Amino acid sequence: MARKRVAIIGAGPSGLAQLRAFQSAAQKGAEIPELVCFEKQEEWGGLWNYTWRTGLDEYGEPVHCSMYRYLWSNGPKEGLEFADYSFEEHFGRQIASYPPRAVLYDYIEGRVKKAGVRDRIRFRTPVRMVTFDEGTEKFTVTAHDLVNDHEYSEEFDHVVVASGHFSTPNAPEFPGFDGFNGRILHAHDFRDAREFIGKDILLIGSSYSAEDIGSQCWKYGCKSVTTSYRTAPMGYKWPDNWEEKPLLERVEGRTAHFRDGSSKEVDAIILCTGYLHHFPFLPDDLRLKTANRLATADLYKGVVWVHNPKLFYLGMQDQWFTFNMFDAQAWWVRDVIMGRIALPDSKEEMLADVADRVAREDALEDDYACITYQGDYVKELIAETDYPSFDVDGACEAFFQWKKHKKQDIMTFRDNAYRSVITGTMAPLHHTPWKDAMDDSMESYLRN
Ligand code: FAD
Ligand code: NA7
Repeated sequence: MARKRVAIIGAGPSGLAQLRAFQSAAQKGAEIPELVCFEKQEEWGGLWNYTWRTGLDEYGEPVHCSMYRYLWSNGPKEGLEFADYSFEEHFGRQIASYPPRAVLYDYIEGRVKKAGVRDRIRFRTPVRMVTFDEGTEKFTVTAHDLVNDHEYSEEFDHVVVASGHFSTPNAPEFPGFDGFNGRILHAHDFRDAREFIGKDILLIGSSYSAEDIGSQCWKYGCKSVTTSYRTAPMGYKWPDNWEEKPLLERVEGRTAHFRDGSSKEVDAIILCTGYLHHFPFLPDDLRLKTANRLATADLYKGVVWVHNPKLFYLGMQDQWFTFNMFDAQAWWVRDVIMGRIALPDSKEEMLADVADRVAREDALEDDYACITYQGDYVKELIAETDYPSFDVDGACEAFFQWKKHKKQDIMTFRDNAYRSVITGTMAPLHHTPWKDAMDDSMESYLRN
């Protein structure tokens, strides 16, 4: 029988987890399917592959990167460590708990270099369309080789969508934007906080992007930060030049007017209003439509497209857990594809699983419960595969500590250290407090 062919769309942490999952089975002697990973960027790493570019790239493709200079991990690395490749294995020693982007990129890359999976990836090759033929039960994937400007199609037995969901901006408009005398941008296009030195900036949104981009701009010397919330303020103890206001109502010239009747002169507005699940390469019957939440719509076990269980999605959940959750998903999907895990016979059973996950998430009362919920999901998946078991409760505990440290002081939480749940080693404290560490290079971070 011909070997199955599997298409993986995206070589970010999720797609790379899928490649590593199959390679790990092959290493143990299993015969694995033929894998083709399509990646539109010229390097792997997904969002962690930083570029100065914004808008369209040199081929006219939308730039994927939403990360920025000086980005440090916004959660402790002890919550995301790969169970099959520890930080100590990669760096030769334990490192501090909130690595900058370049350090995490190096870590992500280290595992897949070791696994030797790069030759499965077709770089600079965005997928343009995926269709499914009910007769042959095969997918046709149409991709564009940008370097040779050549579009082609190939058939696959399975498709794994790992294209991420924090890249296409959700960009609402507010009255007066078209007359605003300053710069308006979405967080996706934010790159260097030094652009805003000495400026009064307004950030719309009250989640991670607002918190972290505001903190970056504060650290590098903006004049003031105003964040504007729709539902609830973030409520941290902010520095003196940072205030939280209700939602923006309109702008006139450079004046921003808020729902409580107050106003403020601002130089720039950054929309930290989140991202869209956006799959322009998928037809209606294969396209995931979901809110950014822990229990996604229409995905059995969070990964199987219930309307066509030969199609899988990785990493589509809102994320407390990241790299280790993508691993848990990738190992599980691998085992479905390899016939080691059987799916329910009926769509109804799979939909019931989704409904149960949604109901359980809806009943969660606070962030602590959400962390435990996602930790339980990771446990559930890894119990069913040979992914190395690890202390998921310990990882949850690192997140709980992180939440408390943020509450104590939002500008010093990154100065704390936690214990690895993979090697049991305590992380060292970083040599410089985050607010004074202006150089985010790997050399600087790893200096003792
Ligand atoms: P992505 O990293 O988005 O990778 C998707 C890949 O698919 C990309 O390489 C893209 O080029 C490719 N692709 C997309 N469309 C196509 C197509 N049509 N054809 C071919 N290839 C395609 N997580 C943490 O753990 N810690 C953090 O500190 C952290 N900070 C973050 C900060 C920001 C600003 C953002 C936006 C996210 C952050 N995250 C963080 C979460 C992040 O989502 C995950 O860490 C991780 O990058 C998700 O991996 P992924 O592979 O699912 O998606
Ligand atoms: P999130 O976490 O999805 O948050 C989006 C925020 O934007 C949230 O506060 C929303 O408010 C707000 N929002 C969304 N639409 C609007 C409109 N129309 N008006 C006002 N406010 C709005 O996205 P982030 O970019 O912060 O984080 C994404 C990832 O990047 C995250 O995983 C991090 O790791 C980095 P709401 O509370 O819904 O009222």
